[in-house]
Amino acid sequence: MRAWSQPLIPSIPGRSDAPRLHDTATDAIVEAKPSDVARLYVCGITPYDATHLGHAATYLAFDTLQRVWLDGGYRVHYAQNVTDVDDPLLERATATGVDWRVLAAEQTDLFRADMEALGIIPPNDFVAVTDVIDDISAAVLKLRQSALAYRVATPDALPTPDGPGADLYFDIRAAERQAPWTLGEESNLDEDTMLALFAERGGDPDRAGKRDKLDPLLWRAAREGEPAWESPVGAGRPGWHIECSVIALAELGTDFTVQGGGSDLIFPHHDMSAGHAAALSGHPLAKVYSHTGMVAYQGEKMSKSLGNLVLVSRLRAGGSDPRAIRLALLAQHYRTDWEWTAGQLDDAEARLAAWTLAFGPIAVPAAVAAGIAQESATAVVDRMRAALVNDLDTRGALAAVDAAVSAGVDDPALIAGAVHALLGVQL
Ligand code: 5CA
Ligand code: ZN
Repeated sequence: MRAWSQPLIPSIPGRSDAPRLHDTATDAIVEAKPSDVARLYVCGITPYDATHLGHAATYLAFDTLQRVWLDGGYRVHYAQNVTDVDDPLLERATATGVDWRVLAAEQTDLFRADMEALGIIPPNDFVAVTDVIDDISAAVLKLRQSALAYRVATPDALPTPDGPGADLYFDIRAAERQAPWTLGEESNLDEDTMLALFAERGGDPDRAGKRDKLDPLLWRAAREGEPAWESPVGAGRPGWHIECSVIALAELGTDFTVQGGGSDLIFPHHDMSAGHAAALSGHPLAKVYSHTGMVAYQGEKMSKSLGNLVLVSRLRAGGSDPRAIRLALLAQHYRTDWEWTAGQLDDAEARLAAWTLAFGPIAVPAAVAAGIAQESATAVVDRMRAALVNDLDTRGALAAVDAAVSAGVDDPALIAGAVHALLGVQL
């Protein structure tokens, strides 16, 4: 489906190296070096309560990664899903008396508007799950034919012409024998932690009839009052993890450069998505698994379930400059958990004003006239690049620009160009 408008990204002299990025699977900093085109998949929103600052911080981290690749001369192919049919969305629609399709469409629109305002590079493929149900059911059928999916008796499922409807689950242990994958190779968690997170994040460890407590749902059979689609695996709708495996494989192929998302997706979502994809394709899903830290507010992770949300759209409606929101988020390291406070936005506004004065369109004559131009702007840009290729150290890049404000530079326009291209802020 339609994404949003591409921001202008100027090209600047020189180029970045390939970025080094933390890989969750190996817990090491590795080079995210594309062979030709950098291929990136980032898990998209479940469209309700969009877009809070946690979402924005996550998409901004992967926007920064793309800016480094682009500055390094690589092309980028970026895919993102929208989970527009899933239990939490349906529950919210029911609780608020809104049709789930209307809720999803409105919230996806709001997300687009927020992403565009923040200057986030849009995905090349922005894929709603409801647009690829046939592909997902075909993938589930393939897993079933490979004996990697099994039926679990589902008394509340609607009957089908072929007999009682049944939910389908992924057989983790069988997949481990057949596919180049083992459970936990991405998350590196022990069984107890897996079980706790699985239960917390949409899994059903105690469901009767499962072969392994951690086997995840692939296909949920149709129930009364729930959305469902006819398919070769029976009427129903997709489980969560399989949607990202199928969309990523379809748009990017296997072994792509980076799979990303927030750290709340490491388990079970990304472990299971990688498992489904390996079972379907015979290959690993991605080379690097990259995860952002969680943004908290008022002492707890900013989350839809807790309701402690700071929405980008509300900040914008209150008059905040989206460039300042962006700078406030860039002032944190993407991998660290951190807590939002309103003061951070004030600091970012002050920084934006200082940078605009020093490097913006009207800055050049004033600074040069005052005779304060000292530093080489090229050296400042080198420092920005060096920070960003070092596991997206945006704080280091911001510090390089701050130092240049104090020192004065010989070419303010070059700094403005670099701030625009690499940090996405047009002064
Ligand atoms: N639709 C699924 C992924 S397939 C989903 O997790 N949707 S979401 O709307 O809950 O989250 C969208 C993205 O924002 C995910 O990458 C998630 O990890 C990230 N995210 C959610 N809450 C936070 C937070 N508080 N801080 C940072 N990132 C967050
Ligand atoms: Zn996902």
